[in-house]
Amino acid sequence: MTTNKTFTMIKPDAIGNIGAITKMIEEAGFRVVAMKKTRLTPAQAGQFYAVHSERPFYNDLCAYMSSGPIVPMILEKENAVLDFRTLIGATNPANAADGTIRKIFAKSIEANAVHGSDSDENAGIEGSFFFSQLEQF
Ligand code: IDP
Ligand code: MG
Repeated sequence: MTTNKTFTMIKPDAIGNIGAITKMIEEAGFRVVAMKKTRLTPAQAGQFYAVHSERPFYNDLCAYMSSGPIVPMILEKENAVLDFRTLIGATNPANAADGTIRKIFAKSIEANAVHGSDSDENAGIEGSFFFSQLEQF
């Protein structure tokens, strides 16, 4: 079963392109349910990416993700998780398809412009990391 929500955040490298990225997201048919500009401490970045704690890039990733502002969002659309992964493209922008958000805006495999949840379960967990129920409408 697929739910209709996913979670994204614009990462520090793409913070100068909030408008352009949000426009692409809306034009692809996603509705913005919740959105804010905020920052992560290194500890919060570590918590958000805890699933990657054994990976060699984990410490760099946490430092990068706490290096500047981010824009987390909850998005709604039919088949949201999979359709959003298609819209953003591959993790490494060098491998991302033309026209995808990462192809257009990402700087590197680490500074890759946007996050996208990989499952319905994680979309719920990640959305709750940033937003209370009362902020979702
Ligand atoms: P995803 O964001 O496409 O789901 P994941 O494998 O879940 O990719 O990795 C989480 C994030 O960690 C990536 O978006 C990227 O910022 C970073 N990352 C992934 N692989 C590498 C790597 O090989 N080197 C540096 N950073 C990486
Ligand atoms: Mg992932």
